[in-house]
Amino acid sequence: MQALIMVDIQNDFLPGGSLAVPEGDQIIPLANRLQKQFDLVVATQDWHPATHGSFAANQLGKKPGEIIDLNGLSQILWPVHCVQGSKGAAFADDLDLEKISKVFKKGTDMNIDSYSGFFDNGQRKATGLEDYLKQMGAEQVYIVGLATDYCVKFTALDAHQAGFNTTVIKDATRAVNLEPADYQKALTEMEKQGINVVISKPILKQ
Ligand code: VGL
Ligand code: ZN
Repeated sequence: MQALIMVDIQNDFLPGGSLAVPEGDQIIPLANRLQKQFDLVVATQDWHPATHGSFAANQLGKKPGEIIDLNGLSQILWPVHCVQGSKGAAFADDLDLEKISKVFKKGTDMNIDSYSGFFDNGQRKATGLEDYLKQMGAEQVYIVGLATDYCVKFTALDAHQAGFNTTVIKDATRAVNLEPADYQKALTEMEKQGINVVISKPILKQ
């Protein structure tokens, strides 16, 4: 069975949002069309407390883009984003939500960030996504969403690690691109690890 994972398609990651991903809004019509091709659709939601350690505003004298040690892990600092219950944390207004069978929230512990939809960045706590997909009988997972170079990449790597046949639909993702090459670098790294990287067109024709 094939499942679609929609990663972090939330207002703060769209143009105008606090951690805007360039062209992030352009994936939404595609994500909506792709949902119709899958038996099972799940979504992840970046869901931080206002006190989250990944926010530059919570680290004295630090600015977004700087790197710190956060409880033993290297952490890029971000603008305040996806604060629990805020409009910025809500799913994009134009994203169809009816087919989503379960939402997996991540980044809820202020002491550790969580790029992957499966585990926090220390691989300590699971969100339940792996067990859920396995219970539902998913063998192949397809991944779309934001951002290619962070949460999509780490979600795909963990899906592959968990034994799913994993495919990233690249035109249904966009990257933060702190460096302009980060989108392509992320795709190449995923392919090297055994993840399939494809375009949406043939999937939409099925
Ligand atoms: C993300 C940075 C911080 C993402 C989330 O969804 O890719 N990136 N939090
Ligand atoms: Zn975040």
